[in-house]
Amino acid sequence: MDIEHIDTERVAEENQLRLAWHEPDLAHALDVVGRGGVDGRAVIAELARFSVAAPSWAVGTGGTRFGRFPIGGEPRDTFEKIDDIAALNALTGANRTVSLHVPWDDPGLGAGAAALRAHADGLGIGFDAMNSNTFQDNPSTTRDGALSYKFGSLANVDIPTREAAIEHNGYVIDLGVALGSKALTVWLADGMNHPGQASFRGQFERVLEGLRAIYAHLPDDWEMYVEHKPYEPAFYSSVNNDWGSSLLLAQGTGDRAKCLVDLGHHLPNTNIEQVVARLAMVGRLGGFHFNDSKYGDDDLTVGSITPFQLFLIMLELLEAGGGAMPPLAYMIDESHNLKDPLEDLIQATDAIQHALAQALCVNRSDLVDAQRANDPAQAAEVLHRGYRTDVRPLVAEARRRNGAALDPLATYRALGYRAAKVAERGADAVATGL
Ligand code: LRH
Ligand code: MN
Repeated sequence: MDIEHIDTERVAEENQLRLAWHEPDLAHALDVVGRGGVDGRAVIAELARFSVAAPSWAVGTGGTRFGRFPIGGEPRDTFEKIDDIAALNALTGANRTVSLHVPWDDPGLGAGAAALRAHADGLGIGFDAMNSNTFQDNPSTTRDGALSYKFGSLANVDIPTREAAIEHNGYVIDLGVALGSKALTVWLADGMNHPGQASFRGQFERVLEGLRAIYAHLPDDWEMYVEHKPYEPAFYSSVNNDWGSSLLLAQGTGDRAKCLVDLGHHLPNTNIEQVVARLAMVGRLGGFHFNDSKYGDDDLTVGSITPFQLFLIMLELLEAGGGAMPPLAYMIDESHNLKDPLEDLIQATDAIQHALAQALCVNRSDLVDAQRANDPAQAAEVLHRGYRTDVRPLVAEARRRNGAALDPLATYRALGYRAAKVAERGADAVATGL
């Protein structure tokens, strides 16, 4: 029987079917981890504490310029997106917030925002960092089409265009305040396609001036994240192209301006875990957009291409947090071109939980000893002991403790959620987003 809402009761029933092997697996995993000098129960507790926001723009199918293949039963508005994210969270126990993208998800100030907040509250979903959008010409952000972001937004030589971009970000902050969010993410498509098209310095200074104007609108208990990206849609230069530019922008904007690291926004062979270590070291690491990629900003399932890099990034985060995950804005940013979006988000969250569990299974004092002894072979042994630990029972147990599923994807399929949504919303329902 296909169900419209996934509740803890149905999940517990599905868990009951799996307990017979989960408990011995868990006992064994705790024993193996314990022999490595790591407290497995502390690992489970830290896993259960962790949560990563789901992107409102990726609850439907994504596409490329070559095509998009809707899956059916997609959320038709932001309320239905929250329903799907609540279903996701009921299965993973680790997607307790949503990151909204405006204007793709704009309930409007006043009654609209209040209604959406009440709906999300009722489903136990909070609002994470808000995302503005000055990379497309939407009537609500371009003074009803009176201007365009074709040649940039904050970097544009045209003052009214820059002002409209600043105003839009101000509106997104006001909306976030009404929804209970505490942060704004600013990703800019601004840059050049052709050498000489604009001044590197001029574009940078205009962006910095714009970010400062947006920051002036930021409530005192909010943070602002600037997100760097080397290219696309600008194919010669992006204004905020790498962690260096991003750090300069954050430091030039204000104390609560920080850098957001989207894993797909780095040129091939970039040492992203070192970028994370640097930004954390200077207190300017604000958050993440987790995904994976083989070539460019492919927005593929987290941990599906470079799982060891994800593990090393988790190690740097635990280093920055003194053995626990630091309080940053953790979010997923993917585009689901082939898989059911909810199945992809389940697997993405699972991959993040696994990488965190493996990193928590690294004996940190053994690692420091090996580093102090200039013993790279021993250091590698210590890392691999954590990375090669079968942490699946620990992750499953953390989910179970959060009232979620031991096996979220199998449970999702067993409950027939997608079929129920196709019946409810229609086979041709398509969500807003990328
Ligand atoms: C840009 C980006 C940014 C979002 C968008 C949906 O590539 O990563 O974070 O605004 O994707
Ligand atoms: Mn991103």
